Amino acid sequence: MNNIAHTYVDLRSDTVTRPTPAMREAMYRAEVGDDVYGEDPTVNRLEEYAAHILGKEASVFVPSGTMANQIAILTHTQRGDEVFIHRDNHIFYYEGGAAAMWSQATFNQLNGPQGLMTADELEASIRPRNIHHPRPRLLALENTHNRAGGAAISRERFFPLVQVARRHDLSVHLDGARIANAAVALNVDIRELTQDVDSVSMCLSKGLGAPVGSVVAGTRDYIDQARVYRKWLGGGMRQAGIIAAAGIYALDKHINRLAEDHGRARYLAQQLQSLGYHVDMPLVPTNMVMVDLDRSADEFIAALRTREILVGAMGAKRLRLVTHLDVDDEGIERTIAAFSRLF
Ligand code: TLP
Repeated sequence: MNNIAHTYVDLRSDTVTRPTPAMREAMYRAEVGDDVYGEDPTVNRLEEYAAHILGKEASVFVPSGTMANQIAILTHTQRGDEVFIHRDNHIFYYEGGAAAMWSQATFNQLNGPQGLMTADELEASIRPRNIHHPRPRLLALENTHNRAGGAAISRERFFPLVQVARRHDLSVHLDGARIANAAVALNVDIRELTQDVDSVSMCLSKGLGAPVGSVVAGTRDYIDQARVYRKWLGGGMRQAGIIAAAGIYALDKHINRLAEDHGRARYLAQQLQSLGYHVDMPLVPTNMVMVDLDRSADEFIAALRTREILVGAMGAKRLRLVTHLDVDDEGIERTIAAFSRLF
C-alpha cells in the first residue's frame, strides 16, 4: 500500500488529493500565530477570504467537513430540536450519528429524487407547535449531493424548500462540502447557491486539493458562537496557518480547474456506458460516476485493485468513481481499460 499514491489510479474519493508543489511552497512560507488567541494571520486571512467567496459575514476554519457540519447544527439547535434532512445526506448517513452525541437534535429523515425532498413532503412533515412535538428548527441541504451521484443542484430546484423553511421559521444549513464543484458545473457564482441559506460548510480538502480543513460561514454572531463549539469539540488548532495557507491557495487556484475533473468524469461515464455498464447520471453531474453492477461491488473492487485501480462502493452493487486533481487523462484511460477487461 505504501506506493498507492504513485502507482495506483485512486478514484475512491477526491479526499485523497495531495498538496501540489506550489501549494506546499505556500504552506512553507505561511506566517503563523496562535489561532486560539485569534492571532494566526494566515488563518484570519483564510476565514475572511472564505466568507467573501461564500457571501457571508464571517467564517471559521475547522479540521474537517464532519466537524464543520456538527458545529453548524450545534449552533442552530437546542437539545431535542428537529432537523429536517434528506435520508441520503452526509450529515445523516456518514457522520456516525455524531449529532445524537453533540447537538442531540431529532432528525426527521425525508426522501425524494436526487438528494432533495419535495417541498410538499417538507411542508407536510412540519408539525404545529404543540407540547407533543419537537421544536421544528433546521432544514439541512447538501450541494453537490454525494450519494445522489455528485449532483449539482441549481437554486431554482432547492429554493422552494427554502421558502417552506422560511414560512415555518426554520433556519437553513447547507453542507457545501463540494459547493465549488456545484457552482462550476452550473456555471454560476458560488454566492448564488449560498445566498438563501443561513450557514454553509465548505471543504478545502476535497476537489480543491488542500491536505486538511473546512470552513463554516454565516453571520458574525453565528460564527462567534460556532467558535465556542469548535473549542468544545477540540477543534482549536493553534499555528494552523500552515494548513490555512493551503486553503487560501486552493481557493485562489483550484476552483476553476474543477471543470477539468468534471470533463474527465463525463468522459469516463460515457466510455463505461459504451462498454455496457449501467451508469447513473444525475441531472447536472460533477466529478463523480456511479456504476450499478449486477454483481457484488466488493468483488469488483478487489479485481480492479489487482489492476492498480482504486474505486469505492456506494452500496452492495454500486461503485463510486471520483475524479480529482491527482487523476489525469492517462489514469482515466487505464481505468477504462481495466473495466473493459472485467465486463
Ligand atoms: N465524504 C467522504 C466520505 O465520508 C463519504 C467522501 O469520500 O465523499 N459532507 C459531504 C457532502 C461529504 O461528502 C463529506 C466527506 C463530508 C461532508 C465530511 O468531510 P470530512 O471527511 O472532511 O469530515
